[in-house]
Amino acid sequence: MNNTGFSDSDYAPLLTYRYSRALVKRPGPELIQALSMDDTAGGIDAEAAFNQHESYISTLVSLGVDVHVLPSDPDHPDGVFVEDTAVVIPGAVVITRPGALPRRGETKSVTRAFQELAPELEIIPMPEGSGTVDGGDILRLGDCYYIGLSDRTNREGGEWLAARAEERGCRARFIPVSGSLHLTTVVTPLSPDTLIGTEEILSQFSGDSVKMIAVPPNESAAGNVLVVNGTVIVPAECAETLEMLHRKGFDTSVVDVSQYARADGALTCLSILW
Ligand code: CIR
Repeated sequence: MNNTGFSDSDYAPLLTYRYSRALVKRPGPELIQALSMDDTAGGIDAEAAFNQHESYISTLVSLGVDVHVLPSDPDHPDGVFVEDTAVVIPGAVVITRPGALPRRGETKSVTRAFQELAPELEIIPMPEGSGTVDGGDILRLGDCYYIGLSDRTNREGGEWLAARAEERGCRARFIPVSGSLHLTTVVTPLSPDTLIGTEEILSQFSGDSVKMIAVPPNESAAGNVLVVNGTVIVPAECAETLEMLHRKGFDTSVVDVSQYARADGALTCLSILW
């Protein structure tokens, strides 16, 4: 037990990306109305998106994760991107106040799911007010929560979340995000001490003692990988990155999330893992 009242076992699975549970939400036909920076969501093939989601779930299951699937939510076209609605921290889950107004109602079903599925976690809703956080702006590396300050996550929301992480013995650091929707759109943890991301965003981490691997400039989508129980899930279109990770000795799996990319989504957005 450390002086925050949380035992090492509260941290271990979070620190090493070892998960036993996941929450996902089915996509529905409403996905074509999802928010997208370049107005590309209208071109989503709903059937292909459903099939990609199925493969995503079966990959998590094959890696030993018990996946709970919520039904799609016709009132919330972006509901499939569950990552933005909650952030798991040691001993608790923070229910966010998403930055995009039409997405705020997505948190209801996610809160209910955590009440049912994770009685071991304290549920901490973000207070009403002007602070906003999207889970896609939160990147955990070791005991540090990097919080992207983006169009979705503002300073007030970021500071509130940082305080929740710090009271659980973690550190927090702010990273300015420009040119991408979220921080994790372009950088994610590859292992407990290594980040993978675009050259541009990695330069924001240069003062920190973290290892970094830059993705090839033509594969910026590979800045969003998902590490689950020792395997790095890589987006399908990133063959060069996949090859590079093989050479470095990583176990990998590939999932196609190209339909979700049309609505600015990526691998991590489609689940909350704990
Ligand atoms: C949005 O604009 O909010 C969604 N269309 C995409 C959210 C992607 N989420 C994520 O990267 N965590």
